[in-house]
Amino acid sequence: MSTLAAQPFDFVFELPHTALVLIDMQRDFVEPGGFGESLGNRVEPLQAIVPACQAVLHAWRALGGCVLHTRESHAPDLSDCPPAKRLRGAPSLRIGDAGPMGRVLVRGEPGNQIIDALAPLPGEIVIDKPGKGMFYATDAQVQLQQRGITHLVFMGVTTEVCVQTSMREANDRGYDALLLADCTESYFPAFKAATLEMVSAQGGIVGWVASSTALLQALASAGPAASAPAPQSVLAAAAGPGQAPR
Ligand code: C5J
Repeated sequence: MSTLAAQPFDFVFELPHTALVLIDMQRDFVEPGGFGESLGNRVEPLQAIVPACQAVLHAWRALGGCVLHTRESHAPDLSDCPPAKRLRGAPSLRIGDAGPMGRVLVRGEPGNQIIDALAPLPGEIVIDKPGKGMFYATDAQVQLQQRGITHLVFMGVTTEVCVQTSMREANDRGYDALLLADCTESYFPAFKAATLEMVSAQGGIVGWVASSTALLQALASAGPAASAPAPQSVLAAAAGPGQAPR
C-alpha cells in the first residue's frame, strides 16, 4: 500500500492494481505540424511536460507497474470519425487531411505515433481511441480488468479535453483516478487550472490531483516489493501490441 499527499486528501494505492495512463502524448498534439498546431495552438507548453512525464514513466517501469498509452486516432477510411468532428471549426488541416506528418489523426501515420521520449515498450497497453475518452469505443475496460487494475494515475494532453474526459469516464466506471498536475498540459492555461480544480472539488468528485514529486516519493518508499509478480494469465494478456496500430 502506498500513500501520497494529494488534493482533496491523500491518494492510497497498491502498485499491482494501479495503471499509469498516458493520454495522447502523440506527435499530432505535441509536435509542430500536427493537429494541435493546425487548430491555431502553440505546442511548446505541451512539450514542456515531457521531462516530468519521463521521470514518472521510468520510475513506474522500474517497479514493473502497468502502463497504458492512448492515441486519439481514426481508421484510414474515417468510418469512426463522425462528420460533426471532422467538419467542425476552421482548422488549417482537418482530420484525415495530409499534413507534414502524414494524414492528421489517422492510425498508422507518423503524426499518430507517441513521441519517442515516451514511446510504449512491448507489453504495455496501447489504446487507439476515436473519441476524447479512453473508454469510448475501445477495449480499455477489458484490458484493465484482465490485469486487476482498480486505480489509475493520469498524465498527458490536453488536460481539459481527453484527459478530463477519460478521468470522468474512469470515475463513472468505479476507478480511483489521480491526475499529476505537472504531467498534464493544455493549450489554454486557464482551462488547465479550472480542470485541476474541478477534478478534486467537492471531496474529489472526479478524482485526486497531486504533483509528480509526491508520486515519485511514494514510489521510492514503496520499493521493488510494491510490484507483485503477475499471474501467468495476466502476463499472457500483457503481451500487447506495443506501438503497432490496431
Ligand atoms: C484534443 C486531446 N484536444 N487529446 N484532443 O482534441 O485532448
